Amino acid sequence: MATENVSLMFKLYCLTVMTVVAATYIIALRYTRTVLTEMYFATTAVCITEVLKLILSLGMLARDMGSLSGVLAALRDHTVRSPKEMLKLSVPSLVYAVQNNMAFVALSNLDAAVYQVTYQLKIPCTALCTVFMLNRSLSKLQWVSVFMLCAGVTLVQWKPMETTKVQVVQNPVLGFVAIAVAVLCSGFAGVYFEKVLKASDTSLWIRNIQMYISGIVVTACGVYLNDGAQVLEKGFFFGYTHWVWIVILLASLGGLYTSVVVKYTDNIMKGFSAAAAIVISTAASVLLFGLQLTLNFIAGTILVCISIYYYGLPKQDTLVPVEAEKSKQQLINV
Ligand code: NCC
Repeated sequence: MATENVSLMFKLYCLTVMTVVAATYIIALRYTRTVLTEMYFATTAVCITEVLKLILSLGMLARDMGSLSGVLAALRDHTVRSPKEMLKLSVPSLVYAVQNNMAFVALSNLDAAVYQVTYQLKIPCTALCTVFMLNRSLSKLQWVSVFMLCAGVTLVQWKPMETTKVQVVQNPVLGFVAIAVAVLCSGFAGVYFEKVLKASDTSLWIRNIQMYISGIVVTACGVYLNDGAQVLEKGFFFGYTHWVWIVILLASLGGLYTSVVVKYTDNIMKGFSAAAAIVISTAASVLLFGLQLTLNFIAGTILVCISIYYYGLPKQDTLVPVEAEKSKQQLINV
């Protein structure tokens, strides 16, 4: 298994960019789903995002390989000649395709703040998937801190309802169902990708390329099944304004940064760090732009800080894989 060492600064940089992009993405997506009059097809945006992520990952692979022939050889070995690996990566690509489409459904029917708050349920869901799928253990204190973090981020992000004029009919129940599905998908797909990525030396960009190739196929099927007739009539890029392209660009960057964060930390750390970044950025807005400090924010910040402290407390048994524990025991016995 490859263990590349990167500096703490690089990890912090990736986590911060990922969080800022995610926050901007949700607001921009909500804007395009409620304010634009000629509504674009969400399924096509999800599909184009996969295409853009594939192009960007190919660019990163080319940078690492240094030559076109190297890229072509790596592609041949890891795609056409590795059907089993391609099949493995088609699992998270299918689940992410569902999740990414659900984000559009949810944000077409719910306020962005309500969405962000409810979506925090992904933190315990991810922890649960980590325990079951990666065979890791969390202490009781760490479980408490996971739920405390969830409550803390919810409080920090709690905002009054948006004031933007919504020009479409909304169905909140559908919105909440979409969030529930997205939460389950995010936990499962994130941990599955982490498991595959960390189980071998295959590079992150190769794993991403494998996932995005099947992602394009799956999301193209989504376009056909959901909007096929309408897309044929109006065109694939119907309703695409520069805002829609911004959403696609943010979704692509966010996805790639997510993959880098998962590579150098893990999915639970991703949740904790994103929470810390949210608190820090809100605190910075208070200091720099005179944003009003609310009681919710103060209470939420305290909860987030305590949860981070508690999560990191029992250093010895923090996220130690069961196998690693067994082999440690064997070493002691020898
Ligand atoms: O929900 P979340 O992530 O877990 O979703 C992960 C997103 O990253 C893409 N991905 C994942 C792995 C990989 N190797 N390549 C990828 O492109 C998936 O396709 C999926 O879109 C979070 O932890 O809160 C986070 O949230 C998303 C996004 O805000 C929500 O999913 C919106 O519903 C962020 N994505 C963006 O900002 C575009 C992500 O950065 C962080």
